[in-house]
Amino acid sequence: MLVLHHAWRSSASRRVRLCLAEKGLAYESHVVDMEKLEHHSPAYLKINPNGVVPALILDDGRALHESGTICEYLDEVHPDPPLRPSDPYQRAVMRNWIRHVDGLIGNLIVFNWVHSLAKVAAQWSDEELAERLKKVPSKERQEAWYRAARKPYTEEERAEARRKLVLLLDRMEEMIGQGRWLVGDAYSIADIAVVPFVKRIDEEIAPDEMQASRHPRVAAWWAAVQARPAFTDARIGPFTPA
Ligand SMILES: N[C@@H](CCC(=O)N[C@@H](CS)C(=O)NCC(=O)O)C(=O)O
Repeated sequence: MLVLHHAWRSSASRRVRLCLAEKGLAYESHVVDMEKLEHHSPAYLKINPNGVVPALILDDGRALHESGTICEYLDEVHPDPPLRPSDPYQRAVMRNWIRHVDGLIGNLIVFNWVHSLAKVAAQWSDEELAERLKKVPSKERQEAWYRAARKPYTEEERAEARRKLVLLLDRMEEMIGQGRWLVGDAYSIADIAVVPFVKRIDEEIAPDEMQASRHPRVAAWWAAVQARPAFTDARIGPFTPA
């Protein structure tokens, strides 16, 4: 059976759960406790050397990381229902879109970590922080953890992150065009890639921008996404406790 190492509120994990749910694939759930930094443990780093969630363990025991790659792999191995356009050009556009969205993750971190990880990290002593930072594989995430622990994002930085995420909605508005989905004429991994971002924009970061008066096509797209049974099955719940 597939084993998914994930966290319920992690954007990248949410993508993979959406993909698994669309395909109706069963999996064993291993929740990684990011507050306890389980994802930086030597055991987890063997599964995902980048020290982030998610990671998928295949039936034969091999591990796969990177949510976009995992979704593409699942679609190749379980092609029904298809989650990639059949046209090679559109597939290439889909991959570029996933890459573009991946590059925006830092802007979500600004809004997401403050709810839990930053609260935990702020309690660490300087020695604990130094020790923990050594275990973070990437410079970029070392910086994110340092910011979480010692240097909260300023209002200017939050505004800039919000601006970049609203630009994502502008870009989606153009891509949807006269159709319904982002790439081609069917729901695909291109849509899945951005669902966790839109969820956070809608619930906290810039809900006004999700109004039909601001981004009409994105608003219709978001209603259609949320109506999919897989959206419920994937448990894309609210990020912050009610
Ligand atoms: N590009 C990666 C990003 C994975 C990622 O950033 N995961 C976040 C949660 S959404 C994480 O593990 N953050 C904890 C950390 O950076 O320490 C993917 O798509 O799988």
